[in-house]
Amino acid sequence: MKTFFHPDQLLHAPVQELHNGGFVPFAEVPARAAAILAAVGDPVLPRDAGMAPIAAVHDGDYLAFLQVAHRDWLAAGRHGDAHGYAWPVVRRRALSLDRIDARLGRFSMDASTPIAPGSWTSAYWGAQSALGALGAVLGGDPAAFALCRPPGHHAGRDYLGGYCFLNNAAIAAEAATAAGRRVAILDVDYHHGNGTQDIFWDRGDVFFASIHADPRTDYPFFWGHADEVGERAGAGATLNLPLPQGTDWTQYRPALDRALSAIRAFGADLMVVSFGADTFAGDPISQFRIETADYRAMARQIAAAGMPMLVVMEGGYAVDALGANVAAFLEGMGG
Ligand code: OKP
Ligand code: ZN
Repeated sequence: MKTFFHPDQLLHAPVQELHNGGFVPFAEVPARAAAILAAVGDPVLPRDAGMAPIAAVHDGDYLAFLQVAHRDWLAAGRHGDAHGYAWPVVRRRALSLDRIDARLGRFSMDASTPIAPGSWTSAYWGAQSALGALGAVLGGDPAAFALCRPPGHHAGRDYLGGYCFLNNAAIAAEAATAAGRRVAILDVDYHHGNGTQDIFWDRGDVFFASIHADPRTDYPFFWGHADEVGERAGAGATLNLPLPQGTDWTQYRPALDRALSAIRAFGADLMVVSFGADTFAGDPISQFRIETADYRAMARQIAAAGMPMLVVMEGGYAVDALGANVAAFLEGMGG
């Protein structure tokens, strides 16, 4: 299976993040991508498909903000990485505000996603990697792997969050839909893919299924509860399967069966898998108990759905085990 990756995806390197009341070293490090590459071999460089497929998912004012955010942060006399600290949660209005802190609040959903000098460039090429891998699948490859870093599934149409800036899975799903495919997104990251859910919330043409830690105990808290099923044309096209902390493979497998049955019932002919290896027992920020060998079984079960597969990298923070976990998953997908 081809891996798509661009070296500029390593530029994004924030120093620290706000965690449980203090600053800790940033978990979503460039070494994650290096560890995956060391395990899966040389990648294919994505071609540059430009802004159009990204702008088909994200709002223009958000994309414009992302490109200048760190520059404007420095111009305001700040140092280091850009963080928001005030959010328009109550009685939102479409205010056009200039101050960098106001724009950071307007275009983000949390304080754990610092913007560093290379963030836009890395996010841009991450999205291009997803589009490159989609191209391989549309061209006839049974499966392809987009080594997206930074990840994407927490980012919505007009907000960043959860280490994510551009929603790589959604960008690929939208492009696949435009190419005439009936797309299901299966999100098996430890965290709920709130951004992906939000983007397709009221649409019936893309199915979104997610298996994740119960948001009553885990980030992102406000989304991913079992009663969230989509609205309007999208009513019933969102499926959330929250599981308790401590879940192992034997407890995970029935949820995966449910998600795959729903995807089959939807009649999907292409699957985008938002794959996070942060369900791993040794993950430093997560509380499931999936083991390395289980990823092979998980991917085999998904591949048995019998449709073209686009695997998009999301989380996974046990850097020493990340290469082996991703390699096991891709092997189960058919290598
Ligand atoms: C991204 B992905 C603050 C705690 C919350 C955000 C977790 C983002 C996970 N440090 N951190 O879904 O793997
Ligand atoms: Zn995650």
